[in-house]
Amino acid sequence: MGVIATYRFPTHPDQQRRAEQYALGLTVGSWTDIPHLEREQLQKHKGEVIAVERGEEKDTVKIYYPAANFSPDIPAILTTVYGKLSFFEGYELVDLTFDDALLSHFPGPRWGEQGIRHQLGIFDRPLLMAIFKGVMGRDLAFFSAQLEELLAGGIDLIKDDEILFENELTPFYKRVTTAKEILDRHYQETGRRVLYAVNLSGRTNELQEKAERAAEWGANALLFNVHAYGLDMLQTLRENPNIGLPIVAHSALSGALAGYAGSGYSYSLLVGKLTRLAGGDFSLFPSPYGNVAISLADALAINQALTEENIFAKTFAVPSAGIHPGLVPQLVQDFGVGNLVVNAGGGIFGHPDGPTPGVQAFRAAIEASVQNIPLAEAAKTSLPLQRALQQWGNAAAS
Ligand code: 1AE
Repeated sequence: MGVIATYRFPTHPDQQRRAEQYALGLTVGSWTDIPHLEREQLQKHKGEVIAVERGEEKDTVKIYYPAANFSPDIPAILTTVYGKLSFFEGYELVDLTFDDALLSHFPGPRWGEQGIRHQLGIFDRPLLMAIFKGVMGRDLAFFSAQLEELLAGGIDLIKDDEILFENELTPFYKRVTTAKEILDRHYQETGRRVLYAVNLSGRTNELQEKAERAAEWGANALLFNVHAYGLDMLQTLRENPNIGLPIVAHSALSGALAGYAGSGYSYSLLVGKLTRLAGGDFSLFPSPYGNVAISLADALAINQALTEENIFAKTFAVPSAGIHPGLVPQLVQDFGVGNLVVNAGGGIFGHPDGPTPGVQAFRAAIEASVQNIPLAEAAKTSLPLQRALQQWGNAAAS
Protein backbone atom coordinates (compact mmCIF):
# COMPACT_ATOMS: atom_id res chain seq x y z
CA MET A 1 0.00 0.00 0.00
CA GLY A 2 1.31 3.44 -0.84
CA VAL A 3 1.31 6.40 -3.16
CA ILE A 4 3.22 7.24 -6.34
CA ALA A 5 4.13 10.91 -6.70
CA THR A 6 4.78 12.27 -10.18
CA TYR A 7 7.07 15.29 -10.31
CA ARG A 8 8.60 17.55 -12.88
CA PHE A 9 12.19 18.29 -11.87
CA PRO A 10 14.62 20.68 -13.56
CA THR A 11 16.67 18.65 -16.05
CA HIS A 12 19.87 17.07 -14.76
CA PRO A 13 22.42 14.85 -16.56
CA ASP A 14 22.27 12.28 -13.78
CA GLN A 15 18.60 12.58 -12.86
CA GLN A 16 18.24 8.91 -11.94
CA ARG A 17 20.90 9.09 -9.23
CA ARG A 18 19.60 12.42 -8.00
CA ALA A 19 16.03 11.12 -7.83
CA GLU A 20 17.22 8.11 -5.87
CA GLN A 21 18.91 10.44 -3.40
CA TYR A 22 15.63 12.33 -2.99
CA ALA A 23 13.65 9.11 -2.62
CA LEU A 24 15.92 8.07 0.22
CA GLY A 25 16.27 11.52 1.70
CA LEU A 26 12.50 12.00 1.88
CA THR A 27 11.95 8.64 3.55
CA VAL A 28 14.68 6.85 5.48
CA GLY A 29 17.71 9.00 4.75
CA SER A 30 19.26 12.17 6.00
CA TRP A 31 21.72 14.73 4.65
CA THR A 32 24.47 12.67 6.21
CA ASP A 33 25.09 9.01 6.96
CA ILE A 34 23.74 7.93 10.31
CA PRO A 35 25.58 4.64 10.84
CA HIS A 36 23.67 3.48 13.87
CA LEU A 37 20.37 3.41 11.96
CA GLU A 38 19.46 -0.14 11.18
CA ARG A 39 19.14 -0.23 7.40
CA GLU A 40 17.27 -3.50 7.31
CA GLN A 41 14.58 -2.30 9.65
CA LEU A 42 14.16 0.75 7.39
CA GLN A 43 13.68 -1.27 4.18
CA LYS A 44 9.89 -1.17 4.37
CA HIS A 45 10.01 2.62 4.63
CA LYS A 46 12.32 3.26 1.70
CA GLY A 47 11.09 5.49 -1.14
CA GLU A 48 11.71 4.03 -4.60
CA VAL A 49 12.25 5.69 -7.96
CA ILE A 50 9.74 4.12 -10.38
CA ALA A 51 10.56 6.07 -13.53
CA VAL A 52 12.66 8.91 -14.90
CA GLU A 53 11.72 10.37 -18.27
CA ARG A 54 14.07 12.90 -19.74
CA GLY A 55 12.48 16.04 -21.21
CA GLU A 56 13.73 19.22 -22.88
CA GLU A 57 12.92 21.62 -20.09
CA LYS A 58 11.97 19.30 -17.26
CA ASP A 59 12.40 15.63 -16.44
CA THR A 60 9.40 13.64 -15.22
CA VAL A 61 10.20 11.60 -12.13
CA LYS A 62 7.96 9.10 -10.34
CA ILE A 63 8.69 8.07 -6.77
CA TYR A 64 6.82 5.43 -4.76
CA TYR A 65 6.30 6.11 -1.05
CA PRO A 66 5.24 3.15 1.13
CA ALA A 67 2.14 3.73 3.24
CA ALA A 68 4.14 2.63 6.28
CA ASN A 69 5.59 6.16 6.22
CA PHE A 70 2.41 8.14 6.74
CA SER A 71 -1.04 8.03 8.25
CA PRO A 72 -3.79 7.89 5.58
CA ASP A 73 -4.64 11.58 5.50
CA ILE A 74 -3.89 14.41 3.08
CA PRO A 75 -1.68 16.48 5.44
CA ALA A 76 0.61 13.49 6.13
CA ILE A 77 0.76 12.45 2.47
CA LEU A 78 1.50 15.93 1.13
CA THR A 79 4.14 16.56 3.79
CA THR A 80 5.80 13.24 2.94
CA VAL A 81 5.89 13.63 -0.81
CA TYR A 82 6.39 17.38 -1.15
CA GLY A 83 7.18 18.89 2.24
CA LYS A 84 10.87 19.49 1.61
CA LEU A 85 10.85 19.48 -2.20
CA SER A 86 8.39 22.38 -2.15
CA PHE A 87 11.26 24.66 -1.10
CA PHE A 88 13.28 23.88 -4.22
CA GLU A 89 12.79 26.20 -7.15
CA GLY A 90 11.41 24.50 -10.25
CA TYR A 91 10.29 21.26 -8.52
CA GLU A 92 6.63 20.59 -9.36
CA LEU A 93 4.29 17.98 -7.91
CA VAL A 94 1.97 17.15 -10.79
CA ASP A 95 0.10 14.04 -9.67
CA LEU A 96 -0.46 11.48 -6.94
CA THR A 97 -1.60 7.92 -7.62
CA PHE A 98 -3.16 6.19 -4.64
CA ASP A 99 -3.57 2.44 -4.51
CA ASP A 100 -7.05 1.12 -3.70
CA ALA A 101 -6.31 0.40 -0.04
CA LEU A 102 -5.18 3.97 0.52
CA LEU A 103 -8.00 5.42 -1.57
CA SER A 104 -10.53 3.68 0.66
CA HIS A 105 -9.56 6.02 3.52
CA PHE A 106 -11.08 8.98 1.67
CA PRO A 107 -14.76 9.78 1.29
CA GLY A 108 -15.19 11.49 -2.10
CA PRO A 109 -18.31 13.64 -2.59
CA ARG A 110 -21.33 12.84 -0.42
CA TRP A 111 -23.73 13.79 -3.23
CA GLY A 112 -21.66 14.20 -6.37
CA GLU A 113 -22.98 15.04 -9.81
CA GLN A 114 -25.77 12.45 -9.81
CA GLY A 115 -26.89 13.12 -6.23
CA ILE A 116 -27.19 16.85 -6.94
CA ARG A 117 -29.09 16.21 -10.16
CA HIS A 118 -31.55 14.04 -8.26
CA GLN A 119 -32.01 16.74 -5.61
CA LEU A 120 -32.80 19.29 -8.31
CA GLY A 121 -34.62 16.97 -10.72
CA ILE A 122 -32.50 18.19 -13.67
CA PHE A 123 -30.82 15.53 -15.79
CA ASP A 124 -30.45 16.78 -19.33
CA ARG A 125 -28.52 20.03 -19.26
CA PRO A 126 -25.72 21.89 -17.47
CA LEU A 127 -26.86 23.51 -14.23
CA LEU A 128 -26.97 27.29 -13.80
CA MET A 129 -25.49 28.89 -10.68
CA ALA A 130 -25.59 32.56 -9.69
CA ILE A 131 -23.13 34.35 -7.40
CA PHE A 132 -24.69 36.98 -5.17
CA LYS A 133 -23.01 40.24 -6.05
CA GLY A 134 -23.13 43.57 -4.26
CA VAL A 135 -24.47 42.11 -1.00
CA MET A 136 -21.60 43.54 1.04
CA GLY A 137 -22.85 46.54 3.01
CA ARG A 138 -26.49 45.68 2.19
CA ASP A 139 -29.15 44.22 4.47
CA LEU A 140 -31.35 41.13 4.45
CA ALA A 141 -34.12 42.89 2.54
CA PHE A 142 -31.67 43.45 -0.32
CA PHE A 143 -30.46 39.84 -0.06
CA SER A 144 -34.08 38.57 -0.19
CA ALA A 145 -34.96 40.77 -3.15
CA GLN A 146 -31.94 39.52 -5.08
CA LEU A 147 -32.84 35.93 -4.30
CA GLU A 148 -36.44 36.43 -5.47
CA GLU A 149 -35.21 37.95 -8.73
CA LEU A 150 -32.92 35.01 -9.43
CA LEU A 151 -35.71 32.52 -8.71
CA ALA A 152 -38.08 34.34 -11.02
CA GLY A 153 -35.60 33.83 -13.86
CA GLY A 154 -35.29 30.07 -13.27
CA ILE A 155 -31.94 29.71 -11.46
CA ASP A 156 -30.84 26.25 -10.24
CA LEU A 157 -28.25 27.14 -7.61
CA ILE A 158 -27.08 30.29 -5.88
CA LYS A 159 -23.94 30.81 -3.89
CA ASP A 160 -22.58 33.56 -1.69
CA ASP A 161 -19.65 35.50 -2.99
CA GLU A 162 -16.57 33.89 -1.44
CA ILE A 163 -15.60 37.28 0.01
CA LEU A 164 -18.83 37.65 2.00
CA PHE A 165 -18.02 36.76 5.62
CA GLU A 166 -19.77 37.10 8.95
CA ASN A 167 -21.25 40.60 9.18
CA GLU A 168 -23.93 42.47 11.07
CA LEU A 169 -26.24 43.24 8.15
CA THR A 170 -26.49 39.72 6.72
CA PRO A 171 -25.33 37.36 9.49
CA PHE A 172 -24.69 33.74 8.52
CA TYR A 173 -27.70 32.25 10.35
CA LYS A 174 -30.05 34.94 9.08
CA ARG A 175 -28.94 34.28 5.50
CA VAL A 176 -29.68 30.60 6.07
CA THR A 177 -33.14 31.06 7.56
CA THR A 178 -34.16 33.86 5.20
CA ALA A 179 -33.12 31.84 2.16
CA LYS A 180 -34.85 28.72 3.50
CA GLU A 181 -38.14 30.53 3.83
CA ILE A 182 -37.95 31.90 0.29
CA LEU A 183 -36.73 28.65 -1.25
CA ASP A 184 -39.41 26.59 0.52
CA ARG A 185 -42.10 28.93 -0.73
CA HIS A 186 -40.62 28.76 -4.24
CA TYR A 187 -40.78 24.96 -4.07
CA GLN A 188 -44.40 24.99 -2.96
CA GLU A 189 -45.35 27.36 -5.76
CA THR A 190 -43.31 25.86 -8.60
CA GLY A 191 -42.25 22.34 -7.55
CA ARG A 192 -38.64 23.38 -8.28
CA ARG A 193 -35.92 22.84 -5.70
CA VAL A 194 -33.08 25.37 -5.69
CA LEU A 195 -29.85 25.14 -3.67
CA TYR A 196 -28.29 28.09 -1.85
CA ALA A 197 -24.66 27.65 -0.76
CA VAL A 198 -24.01 29.88 2.24
CA ASN A 199 -20.37 30.80 2.84
CA LEU A 200 -19.09 28.74 5.78
CA SER A 201 -16.43 31.01 7.24
CA GLY A 202 -14.77 31.94 10.55
CA ARG A 203 -12.14 30.25 12.70
CA THR A 204 -11.30 26.66 11.84
CA ASN A 205 -12.32 25.36 15.26
CA GLU A 206 -15.83 26.83 14.86
CA LEU A 207 -16.59 25.43 11.42
CA GLN A 208 -18.08 22.03 12.24
CA GLU A 209 -20.38 23.40 14.91
CA LYS A 210 -21.43 26.26 12.63
CA ALA A 211 -22.12 23.93 9.71
CA GLU A 212 -24.12 21.54 11.93
CA ARG A 213 -26.26 24.45 13.16
CA ALA A 214 -26.72 25.65 9.58
CA ALA A 215 -27.99 22.20 8.58
CA GLU A 216 -30.42 22.21 11.55
CA TRP A 217 -31.68 25.64 10.57
CA GLY A 218 -32.41 24.53 7.04
CA ALA A 219 -29.32 25.30 4.95
CA ASN A 220 -29.26 23.12 1.85
CA ALA A 221 -25.65 23.68 0.68
CA LEU A 222 -22.34 25.16 1.83
CA LEU A 223 -19.73 27.27 0.09
CA PHE A 224 -16.25 26.58 1.42
CA ASN A 225 -12.94 28.34 0.72
CA VAL A 226 -10.99 25.10 0.83
CA HIS A 227 -7.49 26.44 0.36
CA ALA A 228 -7.80 29.04 3.10
CA TYR A 229 -8.37 26.16 5.55
CA GLY A 230 -6.83 23.12 3.89
CA LEU A 231 -8.17 20.05 2.11
CA ASP A 232 -8.35 18.09 5.35
CA MET A 233 -10.92 20.55 6.70
CA LEU A 234 -13.03 19.93 3.59
CA GLN A 235 -12.80 16.20 4.33
CA THR A 236 -13.80 16.79 7.96
CA LEU A 237 -16.93 18.69 6.89
CA ARG A 238 -17.77 16.07 4.30
CA GLU A 239 -17.44 13.20 6.78
CA ASN A 240 -19.52 14.78 9.53
CA PRO A 241 -22.93 13.02 9.31
CA ASN A 242 -24.61 15.84 11.21
CA ILE A 243 -23.82 18.21 8.34
CA GLY A 244 -24.55 16.10 5.28
CA LEU A 245 -24.87 19.07 2.89
CA PRO A 246 -23.54 19.47 -0.67
CA ILE A 247 -20.28 21.42 -0.59
CA VAL A 248 -19.21 23.96 -3.21
CA ALA A 249 -15.41 23.98 -2.96
CA HIS A 250 -14.08 27.39 -3.98
CA SER A 251 -10.50 27.44 -5.28
CA ALA A 252 -9.58 30.93 -3.99
CA LEU A 253 -5.88 31.01 -2.99
CA SER A 254 -5.03 27.90 -5.00
CA GLY A 255 -3.31 30.22 -7.48
CA ALA A 256 -0.52 30.74 -4.94
CA LEU A 257 -0.02 26.97 -4.71
CA ALA A 258 -0.57 25.94 -8.32
CA GLY A 259 -0.71 29.05 -10.46
CA TYR A 260 2.94 29.74 -11.23
CA ALA A 261 4.43 27.89 -14.15
CA GLY A 262 7.29 25.65 -13.18
CA SER A 263 6.64 25.31 -9.45
CA GLY A 264 4.12 24.15 -6.85
CA TYR A 265 1.26 21.73 -7.35
CA SER A 266 -0.63 21.17 -10.58
CA TYR A 267 -4.17 22.57 -10.64
CA SER A 268 -5.48 19.17 -11.68
CA LEU A 269 -4.08 17.61 -8.50
CA LEU A 270 -5.13 20.34 -6.08
CA VAL A 271 -8.43 21.61 -7.48
CA GLY A 272 -9.28 18.39 -9.31
CA LYS A 273 -8.18 15.08 -7.81
CA LEU A 274 -7.68 16.07 -4.15
CA THR A 275 -10.79 18.27 -3.97
CA ARG A 276 -12.87 15.34 -5.24
CA LEU A 277 -11.17 12.80 -2.96
CA ALA A 278 -11.73 15.05 0.09
CA GLY A 279 -15.43 15.44 -0.66
CA GLY A 280 -16.20 18.50 -2.79
CA ASP A 281 -19.49 18.09 -4.66
CA PHE A 282 -18.61 21.09 -6.83
CA SER A 283 -15.15 22.41 -7.65
CA LEU A 284 -15.17 26.07 -8.63
CA PHE A 285 -12.08 27.29 -10.51
CA PRO A 286 -11.17 30.05 -12.99
CA SER A 287 -12.33 29.33 -16.52
CA PRO A 288 -9.93 29.79 -19.43
CA TYR A 289 -11.97 32.66 -20.90
CA GLY A 290 -12.67 35.34 -18.32
CA ASN A 291 -10.99 38.10 -16.36
CA VAL A 292 -9.39 35.68 -13.84
CA ALA A 293 -8.24 32.89 -16.11
CA ILE A 294 -6.16 29.73 -16.07
CA SER A 295 -4.97 27.92 -19.20
CA LEU A 296 -7.39 25.76 -21.16
CA ALA A 297 -5.05 22.79 -20.61
CA ASP A 298 -5.20 23.27 -16.83
CA ALA A 299 -8.99 23.72 -16.82
CA LEU A 300 -9.50 20.57 -18.90
CA ALA A 301 -7.09 18.61 -16.69
CA ILE A 302 -9.11 19.67 -13.62
CA ASN A 303 -12.32 18.54 -15.33
CA GLN A 304 -10.71 15.21 -16.21
CA ALA A 305 -9.71 14.64 -12.57
CA LEU A 306 -13.23 15.50 -11.38
CA THR A 307 -14.90 13.05 -13.77
CA GLU A 308 -12.56 10.12 -14.46
CA GLU A 309 -13.87 6.75 -13.40
CA ASN A 310 -12.81 5.74 -9.91
CA ILE A 311 -14.50 4.67 -6.68
CA PHE A 312 -15.87 8.18 -6.03
CA ALA A 313 -18.90 10.04 -7.28
CA LYS A 314 -18.11 12.73 -9.83
CA THR A 315 -17.58 16.31 -8.74
CA PHE A 316 -19.28 19.04 -10.78
CA ALA A 317 -16.88 21.35 -12.67
CA VAL A 318 -17.68 25.03 -12.12
CA PRO A 319 -15.42 27.05 -14.46
CA SER A 320 -15.99 30.65 -13.40
CA ALA A 321 -15.06 34.35 -13.58
CA GLY A 322 -16.26 36.69 -16.26
CA ILE A 323 -18.83 34.21 -17.58
CA HIS A 324 -21.64 35.69 -19.73
CA PRO A 325 -24.25 34.03 -21.98
CA GLY A 326 -22.13 34.47 -25.13
CA LEU A 327 -19.57 32.05 -23.64
CA VAL A 328 -22.00 29.20 -22.96
CA PRO A 329 -21.45 27.32 -26.27
CA GLN A 330 -17.70 27.39 -25.61
CA LEU A 331 -18.22 26.12 -22.04
CA VAL A 332 -20.39 23.27 -23.29
CA GLN A 333 -17.93 22.42 -26.03
CA ASP A 334 -15.00 22.31 -23.60
CA PHE A 335 -16.63 20.76 -20.51
CA GLY A 336 -19.59 18.83 -21.92
CA VAL A 337 -23.20 18.80 -20.76
CA GLY A 338 -23.21 16.23 -17.97
CA ASN A 339 -20.75 17.57 -15.43
CA LEU A 340 -20.88 21.33 -16.04
CA VAL A 341 -22.22 24.12 -13.87
CA VAL A 342 -22.44 27.47 -15.68
CA ASN A 343 -21.69 30.01 -12.96
CA ALA A 344 -21.97 33.79 -13.14
CA GLY A 345 -22.10 36.86 -10.94
CA GLY A 346 -21.57 39.92 -13.11
CA GLY A 347 -22.94 38.07 -16.15
CA ILE A 348 -26.32 37.84 -14.36
CA PHE A 349 -26.45 40.94 -12.17
CA GLY A 350 -24.91 43.12 -14.89
CA HIS A 351 -27.57 42.24 -17.47
CA PRO A 352 -28.89 45.55 -18.87
CA ASP A 353 -32.45 44.69 -17.77
CA GLY A 354 -31.60 43.19 -14.36
CA PRO A 355 -31.00 39.80 -12.78
CA THR A 356 -34.24 38.06 -13.80
CA PRO A 357 -33.59 38.59 -17.53
CA GLY A 358 -29.94 37.89 -16.66
CA VAL A 359 -30.88 34.36 -15.58
CA GLN A 360 -33.30 33.95 -18.51
CA ALA A 361 -30.56 34.86 -20.97
CA PHE A 362 -28.33 32.12 -19.54
CA ARG A 363 -31.15 29.57 -19.55
CA ALA A 364 -31.84 30.35 -23.21
CA ALA A 365 -28.13 30.08 -24.04
CA ILE A 366 -27.89 26.73 -22.23
CA GLU A 367 -30.98 25.31 -23.99
CA ALA A 368 -29.61 26.43 -27.37
CA SER A 369 -26.11 25.07 -26.73
CA VAL A 370 -27.40 21.66 -25.66
CA GLN A 371 -29.39 21.46 -28.89
CA ASN A 372 -26.51 22.83 -30.96
CA ILE A 373 -28.50 25.89 -32.00
CA PRO A 374 -26.35 29.01 -32.63
CA LEU A 375 -26.94 31.73 -30.03
CA ALA A 376 -27.72 34.31 -32.73
CA GLU A 377 -30.59 32.03 -33.81
CA ALA A 378 -31.82 31.46 -30.23
CA ALA A 379 -31.71 35.20 -29.55
CA LYS A 380 -34.46 35.72 -32.13
CA THR A 381 -36.93 34.18 -29.69
CA SER A 382 -35.31 35.33 -26.44
CA LEU A 383 -35.12 39.05 -25.80
CA PRO A 384 -33.03 38.56 -22.62
CA LEU A 385 -30.45 36.60 -24.62
CA GLN A 386 -30.52 39.16 -27.42
CA ARG A 387 -29.82 41.94 -24.90
CA ALA A 388 -27.03 39.94 -23.24
CA LEU A 389 -25.32 39.31 -26.57
CA GLN A 390 -25.54 43.02 -27.38
CA GLN A 391 -23.96 43.79 -24.01
CA TRP A 392 -21.12 41.25 -23.94
CA GLY A 393 -20.93 39.77 -27.43
CA ASN A 394 -21.29 36.28 -28.79
CA ALA A 395 -17.97 34.46 -28.40
CA ALA A 396 -19.03 31.73 -30.85
CA ALA A 397 -19.56 34.30 -33.60
CA SER A 398 -16.26 36.16 -33.14
C1 1AE B 1 -12.64 32.07 -10.09
C2 1AE B 1 -13.46 32.82 -9.09
C3 1AE B 1 -14.73 33.39 -9.67
C4 1AE B 1 -15.59 33.97 -8.60
O1 1AE B 1 -15.52 33.57 -7.47
C5 1AE B 1 -16.49 35.04 -8.91
O2 1AE B 1 -17.05 35.64 -7.87
C6 1AE B 1 -16.80 35.43 -10.18
O3 1AE B 1 -17.66 36.44 -10.39
P1 1AE B 1 -18.03 36.92 -11.85
O4 1AE B 1 -18.91 35.89 -12.48
O5 1AE B 1 -16.76 37.08 -12.63
O6 1AE B 1 -18.74 38.21 -11.66
